[in-house]
Amino acid sequence: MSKRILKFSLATALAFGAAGAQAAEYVVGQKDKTFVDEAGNKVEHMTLKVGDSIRFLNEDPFFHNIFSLSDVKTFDLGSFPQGDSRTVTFDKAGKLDIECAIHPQMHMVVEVQ
Ligand SMILES: [Cu+2]
Repeated sequence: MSKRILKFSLATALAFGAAGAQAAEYVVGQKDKTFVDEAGNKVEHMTLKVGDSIRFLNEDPFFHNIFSLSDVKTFDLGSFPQGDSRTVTFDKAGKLDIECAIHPQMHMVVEVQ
């Protein structure tokens, strides 16, 4: 019995350790009221692994307020100015719609696997 529990704990620890080591941070910019990747290309859809994070970097000379009302993760990064960034870690699998409270035309989908 106790041996079984020990084995389970070890497997869990290894799984978490592996996930932690692989966790990546992506930078998604806000430029010309659009979500862009590091090369400046428009991002409409991103696939991440559980544990990964996105650093939202405002590259526009005005505020953005990135948020999501998705069931998987609800967040509101508040208004932040040019040059500032806010990071979100995605700790649960599922699909999220990400928007900007100031610019309703801004939208991207993040799929966490
Ligand atoms: Cu905005």
